[in-house]
Amino acid sequence: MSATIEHLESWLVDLPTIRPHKLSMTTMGCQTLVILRIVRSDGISGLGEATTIGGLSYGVESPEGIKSALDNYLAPLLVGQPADDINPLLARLEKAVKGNTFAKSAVETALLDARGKALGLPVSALLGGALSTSLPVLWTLASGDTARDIAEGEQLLESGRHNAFKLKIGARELATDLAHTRAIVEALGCRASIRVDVNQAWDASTAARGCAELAAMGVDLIEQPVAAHDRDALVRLSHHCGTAILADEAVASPQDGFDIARRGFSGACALKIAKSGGPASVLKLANVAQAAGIGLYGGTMLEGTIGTVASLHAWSTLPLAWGTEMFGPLLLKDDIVVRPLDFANGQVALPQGPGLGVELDEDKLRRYSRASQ
Ligand code: MUC
Ligand code: MG
Repeated sequence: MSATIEHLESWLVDLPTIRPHKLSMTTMGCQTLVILRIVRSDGISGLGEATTIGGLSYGVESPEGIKSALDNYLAPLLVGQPADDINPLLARLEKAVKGNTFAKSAVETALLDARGKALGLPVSALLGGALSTSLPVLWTLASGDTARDIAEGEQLLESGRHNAFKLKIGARELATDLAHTRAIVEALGCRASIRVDVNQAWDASTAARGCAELAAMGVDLIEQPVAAHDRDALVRLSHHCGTAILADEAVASPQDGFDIARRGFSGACALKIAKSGGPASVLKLANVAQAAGIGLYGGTMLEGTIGTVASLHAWSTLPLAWGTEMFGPLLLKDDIVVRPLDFANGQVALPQGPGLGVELDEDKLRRYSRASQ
């Protein structure tokens, strides 16, 4: 008899960061992971994670809202259903629940993890097979202090862990952000690829000036300089700014990808499982972007190891023109899995075991779980 879904459990897990992480919309000192476990009637269970940045300051789903959507809306639609039929299960959720792609991503991940364990196959195999067993991974320099960022970059280059850095700008005056970026490019730029993420902070005319200067100083990639809704400005910048533009908040669904392609966007696209509803669903956006000649980049919502690994399985099946930023676990002071990921030589290794290939540390899960949930 085929397995059914018996029950779902979810936790809010608060983990401190190793240092303040400053973005244009918030400064993080702690990351909240929403962890999901789906338990099947055959005893197999699957893990998923839905993680956002800064409560409601980055996206429209908060950790508490995600947990509520999982417990009160998605779980009742799943319990008692055949566990292996992932497409019918996702269609059932899609029909009954609008949006909530972060929560759906956790469910899709947990279903794939469990299915992979049942078949003895890694999630990447369920998604068509990995092109590579390790992926390039950059680090974000975002302490908010230029000298500290340079020292951090120096130390990471020295250890060989990373050879590409992303800077978070947009919170300060344009001139201050440009001076900060120039100092880092001058210090590290001949040994590392330097990119910036503006997280939507600039209007179109500030972006035109800012991007021209960033291109001239040798920044390799400029991420989401304008508001997510201003797709025309993003397309214009991709034609005129002189360095590659990366669309992040502007693209989540395959329809978003189709729309920016139709408008003539000539940059790259940051894929994130949380924006698109999971490691299988995100491939639909990737396929549209790829067909339109838009470069692919493996993006993070600064997830812990479970969400990071779920993303890596998806990214491993794609030709990534710009590598990945799947460093989330390294920003956290502790991990809730038994064996953390292996980061070295600018790469992260894709776990090879069945499902996601990661095991939850139940003691750590309990230690960091929010008491009143
Ligand atoms: C974002 O907007 O890309 C990714 C890396 C990082 O430092 O922040 C995230 C969010
Ligand atoms: Mg971004």
